[in-house]
Amino acid sequence: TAHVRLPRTIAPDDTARHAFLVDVIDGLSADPKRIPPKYFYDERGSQLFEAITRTPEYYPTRTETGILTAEAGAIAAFVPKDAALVEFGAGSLTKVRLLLGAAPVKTFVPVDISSAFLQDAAQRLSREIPGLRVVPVPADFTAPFALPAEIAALPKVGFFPGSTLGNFEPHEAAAFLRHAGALLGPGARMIIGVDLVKDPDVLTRAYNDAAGVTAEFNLNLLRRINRELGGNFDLGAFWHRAVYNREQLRIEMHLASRTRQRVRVDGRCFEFRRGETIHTESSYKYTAELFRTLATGAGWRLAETWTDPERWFAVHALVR
Ligand code: AVJ
Repeated sequence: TAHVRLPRTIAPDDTARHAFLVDVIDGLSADPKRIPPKYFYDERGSQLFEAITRTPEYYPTRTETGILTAEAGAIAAFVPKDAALVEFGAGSLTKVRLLLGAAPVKTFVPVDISSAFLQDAAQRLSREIPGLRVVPVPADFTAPFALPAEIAALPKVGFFPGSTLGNFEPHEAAAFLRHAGALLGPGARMIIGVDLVKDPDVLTRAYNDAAGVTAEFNLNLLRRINRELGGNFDLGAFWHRAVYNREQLRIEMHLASRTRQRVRVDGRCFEFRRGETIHTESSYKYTAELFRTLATGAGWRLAETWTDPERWFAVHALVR
């Protein structure tokens, strides 16, 4: 009998699952073990992150929001008339509302990997601000992507809040800034929120909240691997560890194995020594001077920096 080969289109979900699987297999095969932090953000992970931002210890979100509110006028003055604002990793769009309320933005281009969430948030925003054109781009901003043709002629301003830049290794952060500059084009500007170097106790507390929300957020990565990649991680056999690395100026989050154990993911087996960790996130902190050096090396000029009275967080304005 004849076999009929049906054409099979690869659904975006399959592609995303495959990328996740490859990164997890690669990372668990490496020594030391690691998994990229972008995989924290499934639905539950995104909710847990929102919950982290409401803990008393996690100062970055409320400090940055305070700066964006207090300096709205000065930041708005940095945005050219009729500009297109491109937000990298837009998420829930709460911070950009502070900017859109004050700046003469005509077109808003939120770029985010989670397309369902993005469409929803974009629709709500365009209903809220009449006259604002919202053009969502569903894309992973850590990989190359194109801007919509309709904003080609407009002056462009990038927006990258939340110290997400801190999740990149410094060489990746430089590459990201360089690529963002090329994408936004000559004369582009960029508004970028970056966490500052500070008292290690304040930093350590921010990633070890007393209610254990950050621990839950970290461990949720294993739950996601179990569900989406057929893993058999025992969540009770790992613990959350967040430490400040003073040489590298970064908070490191790890998941540490309580015992010597074996874990399976998608049919493959991984061994853990007692105490061995999976490095799940680095959150780099930058002094204003270190950030200037980084941005300058990536083809930008640092035009202005806004900060809070305690100098815990910085919002920088860059010009190409
Ligand atoms: C969203 C990447 C900025 O590094 O502070 C919060 C993520 N991780 N608590 C950060 C996070 C643990 C957060 N960023």
